[in-house]
Amino acid sequence: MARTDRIAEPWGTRTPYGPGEEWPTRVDVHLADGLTEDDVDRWEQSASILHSNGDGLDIAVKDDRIVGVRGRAVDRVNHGRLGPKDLFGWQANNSPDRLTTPLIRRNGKLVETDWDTAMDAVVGRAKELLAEQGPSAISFYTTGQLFLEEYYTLGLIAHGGIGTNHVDGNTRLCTATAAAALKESFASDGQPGSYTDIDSADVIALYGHNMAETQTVLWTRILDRLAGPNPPKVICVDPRQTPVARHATVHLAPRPGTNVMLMNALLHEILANGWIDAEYVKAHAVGYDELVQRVEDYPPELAAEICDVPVAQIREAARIIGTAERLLSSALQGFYQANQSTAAAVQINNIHILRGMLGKPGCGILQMNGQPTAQNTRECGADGDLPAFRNWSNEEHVEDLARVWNIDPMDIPHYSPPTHAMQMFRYAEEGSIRFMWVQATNPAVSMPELGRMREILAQDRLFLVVQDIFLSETAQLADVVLPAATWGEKTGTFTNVDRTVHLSEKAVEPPGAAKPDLDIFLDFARRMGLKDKDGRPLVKWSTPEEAFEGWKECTRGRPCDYTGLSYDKLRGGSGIQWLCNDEHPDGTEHIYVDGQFWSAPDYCESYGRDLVTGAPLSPVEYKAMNPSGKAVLKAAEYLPPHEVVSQDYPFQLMTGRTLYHFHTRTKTARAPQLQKAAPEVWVEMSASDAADRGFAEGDLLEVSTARGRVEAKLRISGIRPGAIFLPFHYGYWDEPSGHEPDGKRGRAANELTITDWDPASKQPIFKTAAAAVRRLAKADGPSAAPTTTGSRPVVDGVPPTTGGPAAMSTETLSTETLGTEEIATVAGGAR
Ligand SMILES: Nc1nc2c(c(=O)[nH]1)N[C@H]1C(S)=C(S)[C@@H](COP(=O)(O)OP(=O)(O)OC[C@H]3O[C@@H](n4cnc5c(=O)[nH]c(N)nc54)[C@H](O)[C@@H]3O)O[C@H]1N2
Ligand SMILES: Nc1nc2c(c(=O)[nH]1)N[C@H]1C(S)=C(S)[C@@H](COP(=O)(O)OP(=O)(O)OC[C@H]3O[C@@H](n4cnc5c(=O)[nH]c(N)nc54)[C@H](O)[C@@H]3O)O[C@H]1N2
Ligand SMILES: [Mo]
Repeated sequence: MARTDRIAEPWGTRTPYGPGEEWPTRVDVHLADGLTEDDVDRWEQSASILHSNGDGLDIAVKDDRIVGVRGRAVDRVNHGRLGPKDLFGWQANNSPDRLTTPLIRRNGKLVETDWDTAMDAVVGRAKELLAEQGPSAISFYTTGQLFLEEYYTLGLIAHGGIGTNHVDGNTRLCTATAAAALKESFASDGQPGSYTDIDSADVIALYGHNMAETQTVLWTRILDRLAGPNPPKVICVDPRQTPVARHATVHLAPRPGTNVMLMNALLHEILANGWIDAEYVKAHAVGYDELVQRVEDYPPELAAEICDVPVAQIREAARIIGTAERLLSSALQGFYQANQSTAAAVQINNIHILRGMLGKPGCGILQMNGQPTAQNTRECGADGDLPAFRNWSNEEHVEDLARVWNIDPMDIPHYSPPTHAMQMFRYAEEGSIRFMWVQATNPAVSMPELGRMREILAQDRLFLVVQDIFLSETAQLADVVLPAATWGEKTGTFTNVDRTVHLSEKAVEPPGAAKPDLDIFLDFARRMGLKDKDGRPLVKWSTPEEAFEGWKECTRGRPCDYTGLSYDKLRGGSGIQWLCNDEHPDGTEHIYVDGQFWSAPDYCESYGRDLVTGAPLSPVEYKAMNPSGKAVLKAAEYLPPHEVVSQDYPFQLMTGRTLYHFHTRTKTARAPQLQKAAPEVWVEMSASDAADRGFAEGDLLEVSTARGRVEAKLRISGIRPGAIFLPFHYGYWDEPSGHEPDGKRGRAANELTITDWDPASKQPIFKTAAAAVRRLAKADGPSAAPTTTGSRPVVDGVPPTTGGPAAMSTETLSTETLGTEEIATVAGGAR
């Protein structure tokens, strides 16, 4: 057993392994100061929530309080490992800042109230607006951080009960492109890949995905392969020198916003060299000729110029990808939050279809999710889509859903595409949406163009309900605040990126009068008097497990078939990958085996869209293009970023994450180890750009765009010249308990970002804005950016990021290397 500072060493100790071998076990534990595992009263099964990886863990409980976490050795996802946010983030649950009672606005101020008063206000306003204007006045802006049971219930209430088309999640900012890219290529959502593909892949390509910081345990799996015999080659596409880039065989650092150009050049090379599986393509794909024709115009020389990447590097990357025997690819926000996001992500799918690298070990695509339960937002229809990957433009699918819900098909809005979040906020701005219920998301910090956002959310004519666990920046603008119970305080299931479903048990009581999100929805449905067509209650369950059983019926026969799962089956062992039914009782590691897809016209979730205009294809157009349900090779022309640099705004501004914080920091700023590792905002710039302007590490800079300004200290990092980077985690408050509601300090990256989105997925563009930079003050020391991550300094004299005694955590390695005492520990981890 080793004790490790997991702030200084986020990925912990290496356990090398070779291709085709089992990833060794390493059980990570962190407990509150001074406690050992013997002090713990009980362990409750759960999984991690501050990213999408779905690492199995047990919650330690002592005296009815959460006192720590331990990775689950038996879980297929993490084999016992945990990342820094998992090890330390649970402390936020115990924060004295938690909301413990509903709040209501009286004379301009939020004051404490009881549940009856708060819910009467919510239901009263909803009924008034329904009578006055109808369902189009009502909107729900949800999240990727609730549980499956909660989304399914919300989807039923919103679509089947209220009958509004205005339902979306912050998943629009997060995984909309993942879903859109899968729908374009395979006509259905659902991840083709499995994390076990890392165990046998010989090439792993990461596109705009800083996995080392954002899915730390998944990256640990790759690090362990890299440390073992016959390691895989790694391709990294990222304008910054991230930890992924530092481990890459080839690191392509393109100009932000040029992903489609680069992808087309890679495809050009792959096709020109015949590195394709012609038989597979002929048997299982449509669209080949158009793709060949399209990428002919994109030789590597052209991409080298537009992307500003050496041509030899593009050729080398294409050769490695083109000659891989088992290729695993992943993509995330560097691809998804750029312009042309769907077009870029689809080209990754194209590579796999062309090379026949789907549905077998080592050959996966991970169109990644970010949030822990974003997959369920999509599956359950809380993002506007219909539940269980039903097709909103297929009448039969709508009828089938109406059958499951026992309502009239006409009561389910499907007259036009679901309203996406960016449009919902536009409608609120224009005044047609007058009721917005925000759950578990903080748009006053996470949406683009915050000046505009604050104006929309603060309008008198908009009735704003915010359901959160803290008084977030958004909650401060609400008419009613509903205090929620969270992870560890409520029961539910959720599904990670590789379709693994985990059960998360209630470990402790929520603080004060806080209630599980599910109970809040159920209460709303009851008070609204929502009924099915026989006059019985529309929502037929009152517990999470009953909701799960309801969901199972909704998925029967659909791609995401959950009918073989149950709470009991998920208890005690590992998470299980859907599709799980009678035919596949142990779950499904690989979908799309033998070129079988879910894309038949009568079964598919989506007919696809035009990648440039975003217009949905009609059923007739789709049938003509893909009559027998094959994979779709979809070509795209390159279009330059919408906002280009100018003399006034010479830099390309990217925004994103650091390893130690989660989003708007409502949780991670309340975990002392994490907050200390990245205490304040910084801005990254290359050494050459800094030298040109005479800037030094730690100088206080003003970063501005046409939308606003932010102050941040300079970190001179390995970012490409011409680009700068701001983490988007820092909202308006300085300290966990000291809110600064006026927001005038200017440190939230989204003060600067633009209201603009990809035409197909509607995901906003957070990664390319034209920005100016000037110095406000000379340095009085280095910036506080972490040194272990993408913000690693390229100048000397910056003290390394460490966690000290408070960050020490235990690691217990695999049985082979252990004595009996440690084997007992591992077995304990397996329960
Ligand atoms: N530590 C931590 N982990 C998290 C989260 C968190 O907040 N903190 N959030 C979770 C969530 S919800 C999400 S969505 C994921 C996000 O996970 P990631 O997508 O990995 O994180 P980002 O930092 O948003 O962006 C990834 C990279 O995109 C690069 N990039 C920017 N512009 C471009 C471009 O034009 N082209 C290319 N190729 N790359 C570009 C940036 O340099 C950055 O390194 O992380 C999840 N995990
Ligand atoms: N500039 C820029 N902006 C971005 C991004 C970027 O890369 N750059 N990334 C985008 C992406 S990918 C994402 S996912 C979003 C994330 O943006 P947000 O969703 O706004 O960020 P969070 O801080 O995760 O907000 C979640 C809220 O839910 C609350 N909460 C936590 N658990 C529970 C619960 O169980 N119940 C309830 N009711 N509330 C709970 C938290 O206290 C918090 O206020 O940001 C997006 N915005
Ligand atoms: Mo996200």
